[in-house]
Amino acid sequence: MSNYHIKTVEEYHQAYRRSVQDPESFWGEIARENFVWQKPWDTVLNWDFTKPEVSWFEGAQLNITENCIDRHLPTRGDKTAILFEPNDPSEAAQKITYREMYARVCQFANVLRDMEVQKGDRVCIYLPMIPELAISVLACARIGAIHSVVFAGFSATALSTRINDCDCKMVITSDGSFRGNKTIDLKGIVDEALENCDGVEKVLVAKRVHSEVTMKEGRDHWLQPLLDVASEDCIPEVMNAEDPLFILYTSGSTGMPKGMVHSTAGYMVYTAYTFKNVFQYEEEDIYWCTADIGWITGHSYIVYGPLANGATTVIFEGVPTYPDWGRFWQIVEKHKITQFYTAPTAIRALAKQDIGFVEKYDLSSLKVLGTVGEPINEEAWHWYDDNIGKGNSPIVDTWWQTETGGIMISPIPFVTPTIPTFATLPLPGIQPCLMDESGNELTATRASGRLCIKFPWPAMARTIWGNHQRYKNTYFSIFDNKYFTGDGALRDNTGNYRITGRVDDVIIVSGHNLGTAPIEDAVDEHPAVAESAIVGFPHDVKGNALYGYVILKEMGESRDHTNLRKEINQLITERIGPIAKLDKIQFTSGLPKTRSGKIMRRILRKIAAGDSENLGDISTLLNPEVVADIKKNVI
Ligand code: 7RM
Repeated sequence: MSNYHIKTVEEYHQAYRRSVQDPESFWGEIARENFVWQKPWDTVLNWDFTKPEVSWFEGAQLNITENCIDRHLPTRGDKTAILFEPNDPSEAAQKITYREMYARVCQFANVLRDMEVQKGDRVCIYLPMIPELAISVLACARIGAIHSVVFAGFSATALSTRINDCDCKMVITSDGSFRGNKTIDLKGIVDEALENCDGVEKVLVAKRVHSEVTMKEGRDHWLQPLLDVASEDCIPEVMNAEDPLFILYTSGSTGMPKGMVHSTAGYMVYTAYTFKNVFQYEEEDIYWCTADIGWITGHSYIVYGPLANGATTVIFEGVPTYPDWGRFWQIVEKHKITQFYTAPTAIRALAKQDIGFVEKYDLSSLKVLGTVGEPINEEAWHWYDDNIGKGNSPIVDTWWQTETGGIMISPIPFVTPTIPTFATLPLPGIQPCLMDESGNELTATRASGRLCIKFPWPAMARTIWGNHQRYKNTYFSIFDNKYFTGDGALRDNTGNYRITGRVDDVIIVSGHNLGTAPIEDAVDEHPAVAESAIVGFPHDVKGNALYGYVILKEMGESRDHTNLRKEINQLITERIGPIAKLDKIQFTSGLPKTRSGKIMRRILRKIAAGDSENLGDISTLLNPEVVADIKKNVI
């Protein structure tokens, strides 16, 4: 019997052992028994990390949309596939059944074919969180076009860079988008971007905000009239297992964003398997991931993973603050959400608000809570556990990356234990290891080092679009024959992993390696502190010293900041030791964040080092205005 759904801790250990001892039979069985294939594979896995080359299910043929839609029709035709919750709470939610998804995806796919989009062509999708976003992603997959979704908060410059890098011939967008009480002119941004993109032949425009937009003759087409006359059936393109499914850009610490390429079969098998287990999804559940489909979290755990399991997945168009800070909890109550998956940055922001925003709503439908994107600090973990889960919804702290395609290290709720701030155990098929700086594997169970993965897993990215050498250099050249994650981690004496953050966040102070995350945890424990970020700056004696940027819950003028600085350093001394005390503490109203909620430490590092004139590109920040404020008040 296949290990597809893990229900007990014994099953977890058994599945894990098998996945290591005989990965091909482990994944072969899961793939064979839980998906539909047009042709079976010849070999489950071929790999060579020195090239690097990895292929899963070589020789197999399939279409991922048949697995996400068609095969559910006999049993789940009337089940809601997508539950759309609009920005405006007074606008009705929409339930799109699997049968309706089939028709809408087929119609959209036929429109793409009519516009001469062919297998292997790249299509850029720049849409807000509306059903058309998921539908256009699936329509591309239906005809074998490679989608490249660009988060619709990115600027025209960021958009044109991404369109040109992979040579998209089409852009799918909308007239505009709603976000809270704002309307954003998406079509205007696309027009500006396309001034620098000669390869784009066609633009399809969905209507969402009904604003006036300019349509370029011959290039731009309204989507709806084309859909209205398209057939509701569309024969899926036959895809080889290793054909690229999508490109998704992720920004590195330097240089051009990297277009991570994910392939079809392995990605499908792995995202479906991990979705089922990490969220313990059951047939009647209503699952909600608050990420945007513009990020990998949305690709894998709003669209592909849930739909491959025949799940009901929520698409929320709005923001957590509109019409007020109770919106998330209002939605949980309204749709009786069973699994809720969000980011630490959102949890911290929500935890800062009056608890009345939470208490107003019935959250008793919740069974599993999830977090992803950053290390979650202890205080935020407990707030989430106590106030949202009421102590009886396990928190899955899921560690993974755009590059890994799916969740790698995570508890399995009700099966393996959760530990605050720990992502805990590797999922079946994942072989993590810790390395020291000289490239030796740390073999003691209790250890702390750089996190690598020793063995391929089905959803790993296969290359960087147009730059395989960079893929090799970035991920496979630091440590021999291993995938390097860029993260640091510690492993406790029972094999649980705690991700401490990017290794470039490790600061060496007087010869001591200090990770920023545990120090931030200590600072955040202070009752007056809402959030903090710590960076190093050059110091004559210590080599580096620590600089803390601290957001207070109330930024009142009257607070005695001298005392507060002492109290914060006292806490650090107690929790970590005097070596980790902060030389400088700057109180600030905000921290520069990426659109997906990660603190941009690169900018904070430069400001702390007194190099605030050369901050590089800050246009993709969520809140570029805080940068000026931080620069002004630098210590
Ligand atoms: C899914 C996603 C990847 C980076 C990764 C880590 C950090 C993600 C966790 C985490 C600690 C977690 N993809 N990260 N999840 N750190 N605990 N549970 O976020 O490509 O955008 O980012 O995010 O540093 O390398 S991503």
